[in-house]
Amino acid sequence: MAAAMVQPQRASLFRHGGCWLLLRCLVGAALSLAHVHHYEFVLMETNYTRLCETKSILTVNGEFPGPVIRVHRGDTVFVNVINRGYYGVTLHWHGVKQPRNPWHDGPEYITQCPIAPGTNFTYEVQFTTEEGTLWWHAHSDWTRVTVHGAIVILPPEGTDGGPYPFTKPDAEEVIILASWYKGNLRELLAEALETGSDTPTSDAYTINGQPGDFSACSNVFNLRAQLFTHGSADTTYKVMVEQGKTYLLRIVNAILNPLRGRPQPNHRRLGCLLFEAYHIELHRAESRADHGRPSYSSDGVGIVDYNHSNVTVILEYRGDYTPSGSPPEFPSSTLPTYKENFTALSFRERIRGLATEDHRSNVPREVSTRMFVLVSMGMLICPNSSCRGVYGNRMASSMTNFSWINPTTDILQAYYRNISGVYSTGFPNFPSMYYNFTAEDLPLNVSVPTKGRMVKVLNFNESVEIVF
Ligand SMILES: [Cu+2]
Repeated sequence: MAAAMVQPQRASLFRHGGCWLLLRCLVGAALSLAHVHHYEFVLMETNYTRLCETKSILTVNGEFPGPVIRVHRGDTVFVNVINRGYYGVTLHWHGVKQPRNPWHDGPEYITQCPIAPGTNFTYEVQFTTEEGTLWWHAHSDWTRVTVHGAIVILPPEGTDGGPYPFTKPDAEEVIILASWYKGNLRELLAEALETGSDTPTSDAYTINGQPGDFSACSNVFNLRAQLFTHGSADTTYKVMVEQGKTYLLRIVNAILNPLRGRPQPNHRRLGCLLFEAYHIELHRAESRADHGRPSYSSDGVGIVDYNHSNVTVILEYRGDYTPSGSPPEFPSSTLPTYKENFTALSFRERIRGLATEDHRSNVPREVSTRMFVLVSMGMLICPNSSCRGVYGNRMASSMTNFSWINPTTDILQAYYRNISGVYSTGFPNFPSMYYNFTAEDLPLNVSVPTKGRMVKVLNFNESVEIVF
């Protein structure tokens, strides 16, 4: 299904007007050709077949993953979100700073209430300093499992050289890693909330929507046969490449819970692997940890269980290359195992910002507020151990031992209109006590969070250091 995307139109500096000095306008136009783009995102239920089973998922315009937003630095995008689904949803523009544009940031109950079914909301997304690869995703419960897509931000148009912080690649490819659950996402989450248990693990990972040829009904080498026998489009994602060319892979990790990676450094088939959000400071690239789940283990209760399956993608050479008749061998002997933390660490350590004069990483040298935030998975006590979390209690994630409860008025509106009773401003800068935060078994007084809506109020433009 085609993405309902309207051609970008030139944001005329003249039309937006106030041109009191012609020369100044001409200079401004030559330096930066900021564009305005319009997208239409229709939220709808769509049938998808994966792992040999068909189910309905919430999508944007029927696509999984959703449409790519493609802009230049400095552009503005209007995304009209039309909700034709059955429940309220918001969208969030992950990593887009949007200074002084908080109403369009999207986290549900923080900057807006859900966009109700049968209604629409137009987001204005302002790209100011960002460049590289970011992503957008739904920001309501688990809706982001299927409602997400990449944001590609090219260097600004019209600047001399329009520079990348590296040699301009010959071509590029968006690679989106995601999770696939066989069950109905709303039912799975509702059950976990009802019983207080940990949330279920996914059944497969996908690359650009495909679970790859280790999954059932996904063997690419029988693809044609399968299309006939199963009538299914379930397969392995394929990237066509040419020998000797350099490709920019824009990798987005949209996997729901685990933050895992099995890098295969120096694989001879991947001559050059360039990383996402390439000069966006590392702390921004790492900001996805806000969706992560802290490690927690207690008496061998497998709380940090996660899906151990592999997902594959095929790079296929164009031209004279003749694919061999047999499937490529999976390099299990050269891949690190799940617990090789040192390999993972040394891989991560090699990821560096590519700061240049055109792509600066301005780290604040002076900090006005320092915070130490404790992110943890605790429990709320259930009478007679009647829940399905640890020790029969209810699992509850928290920040500095405050566990969030959704309000009925969004926090930003309550702040703007001075509505009392929606939130309290006492979120502490530091935990009330220090202990071994990563100990195996923590005493009850630090593992039972307080429920509430604690907010930290900061002044605009403050430099805040947060240690998580
Ligand atoms: Cu996000």
